[in-house]
Amino acid sequence: MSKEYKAFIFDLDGVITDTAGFHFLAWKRLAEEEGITFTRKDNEQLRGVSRRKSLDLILKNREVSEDSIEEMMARKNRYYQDYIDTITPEDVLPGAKEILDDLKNKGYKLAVGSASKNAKPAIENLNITDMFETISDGFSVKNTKPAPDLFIHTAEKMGVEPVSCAVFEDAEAGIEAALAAGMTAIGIGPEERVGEAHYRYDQVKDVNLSEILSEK
Ligand code: B16
Ligand code: MG
Repeated sequence: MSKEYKAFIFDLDGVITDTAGFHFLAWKRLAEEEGITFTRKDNEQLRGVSRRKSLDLILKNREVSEDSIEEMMARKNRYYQDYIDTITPEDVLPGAKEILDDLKNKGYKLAVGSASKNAKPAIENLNITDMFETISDGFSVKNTKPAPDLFIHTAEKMGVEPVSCAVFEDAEAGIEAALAAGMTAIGIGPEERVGEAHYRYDQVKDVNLSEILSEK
């Protein structure tokens, strides 16, 4: 691939920190209260997916009123926020801080592009807010991943062309969104999940920045 990067966009959950476990516990508690079985395997489907779409996937074809849906989303979020409150700087995933520091020192712009409406408090608790030019979250755009809107919005806020951006993502929906935005996609996770990305590493600590930056 031949390109000159100007900015790097980081997904939050699964890339900078692992809040997927907290989402799982919060959805599991809600599902159990509603008499629905919910396993870690079911939770994999929800990676990078918005709160509303996640609930639709959990409820499957159950008939539920719009008011009940709103109430359940609020209840799940209360459970999730209790976990978010426990996040500390120790919860940055191994290797993530090093990548952020390295790219920042090299002069690239950095941003967060997360589907989560809780991204800002989580990043505050990780104590890395100052690293980012901009933080786009679940409030930033209407169409969530896999639509490219969130990443396009993030590039616009940084004043950078999408083609000069690369996105770190752990979700299939996020890789799809990055590719649809015309950005370089760097997948974190197994082939079957993020195999469509331009680069793929099993974990954040395996990311080889020289490989990505040298292919200009
Ligand atoms: P909230 P990301 C995503 O974050 C999570 O991966 C996904 O599981 C969650 O449902 C979504 O945020 C919405 O989160 O309920 O906090 O608004 O991976 O895009 O950083
Ligand atoms: Mg993610």
